[in-house]
Amino acid sequence: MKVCIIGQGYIGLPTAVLFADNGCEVVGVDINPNIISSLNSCELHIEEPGLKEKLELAINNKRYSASLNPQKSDVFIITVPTPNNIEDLSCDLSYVISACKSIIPCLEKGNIVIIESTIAPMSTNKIIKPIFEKGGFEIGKDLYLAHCPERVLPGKIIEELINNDRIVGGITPQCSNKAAEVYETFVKGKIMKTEAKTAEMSKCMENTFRDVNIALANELTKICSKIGVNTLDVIELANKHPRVNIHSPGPGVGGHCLAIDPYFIYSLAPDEAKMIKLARDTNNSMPKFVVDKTKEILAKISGIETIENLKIAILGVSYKGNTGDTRESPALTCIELFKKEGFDIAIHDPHINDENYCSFEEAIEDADICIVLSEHDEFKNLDYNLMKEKMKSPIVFDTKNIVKISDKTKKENMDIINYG
Ligand code: SAJ
Repeated sequence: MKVCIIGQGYIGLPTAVLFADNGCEVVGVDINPNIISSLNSCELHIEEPGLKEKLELAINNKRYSASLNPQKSDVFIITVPTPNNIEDLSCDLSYVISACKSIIPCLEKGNIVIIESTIAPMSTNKIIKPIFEKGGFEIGKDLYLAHCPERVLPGKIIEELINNDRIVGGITPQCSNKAAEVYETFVKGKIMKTEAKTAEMSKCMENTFRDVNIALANELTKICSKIGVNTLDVIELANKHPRVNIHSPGPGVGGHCLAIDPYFIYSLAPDEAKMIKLARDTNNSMPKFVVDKTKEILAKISGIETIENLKIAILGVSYKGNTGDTRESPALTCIELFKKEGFDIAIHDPHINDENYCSFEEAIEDADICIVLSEHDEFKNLDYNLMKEKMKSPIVFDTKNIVKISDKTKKENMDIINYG
């Protein structure tokens, strides 16, 4: 089977190497020439465990090549981004539409086209299907079209692509059957067949469920902070109930999924999707909460009332621990807000190469407070001796609750503050 995958990002590339790993001939297509040349020389543009080894193997076995142009294949899979439209936050399908148009000259009767990008409910039927019909294909007869949303967690993509259950939403039952056969190549999870619109809504709702639950945890933090209750103790105890699972509070919600997809539902039914919108607003308000809380900590512990000449060391910018992915990261908003307030900012992120960022040692030098905004492993055990030596005052504000606090640390007079 020959598979052509349009979009070689976080989903398209791992999917491509897994098809190659399972005997398929794969061409990975992207509009970015730098990505194509680096992939063909076996260099990754994203950080993902296990991916490099699989890409090397696929290239050495001549089963994978990257290209700027699609080629004739049996199966076409579209994995391009779907951002929000600026005006109404609805789903911007422009990349999906141009990817679909780009494959039309390569399509032949009997081909299968799968949309994996997250799209608003009804998009496959109302917008994508007509593109192929205009191209001269009858869907379900000479071209099989399905929406099969990706559902994998960055950091665990390879493992989850193989083991997660998969939703396959065809335009017709025959489209679902054909798309299901494609995933049987490497998926060990259940392959669940449904209609395209049900698949679209299920995917959008999975991410919305998580976003709403995180918002509840973030709201709890704000309430607890106001009335003086330890949020983390509350979560630990409440979660001992067999049917309660309060999520983790943090500096906000980032990534290309949770911060975007709930708006796809909201924009279709704004009068009904009240909770969904409120959750988005709550999560978007967290960077401001981090800034206010930082000022409160500085006033309480260091007795500082004015921001002049205050230095903050930011630890972590990526939206997710142990990756360099900064898409929609709330840390970026926190940094902007701190700068606007007049703080002097030094940023350290061991997973990001950015000339404006600095080493841990430089970041903490003369800092009045250190703020952890990403849950990188490197931040679990901080060098407190160095911090006490270098920082103006040894205070850590840990918004991700990952910094380990031992009795020794407490004795050493480090102030580690979390949402507790
Ligand atoms: N976060 C919290 N508290 C939590 C959990 C997460 O503040 O309790 C924050 C994270 O710090 C991060 C953001 O939420 O900033 C999103 O991270 P995530 O780990 O929840 O998820 P993503 O965006 O990396 O991946 C999600 C996943 N969806 C679900 O878990 C329902 C993944 O399975 C999807 O495939 C992916 O979106 C996607 O591509 O849609």
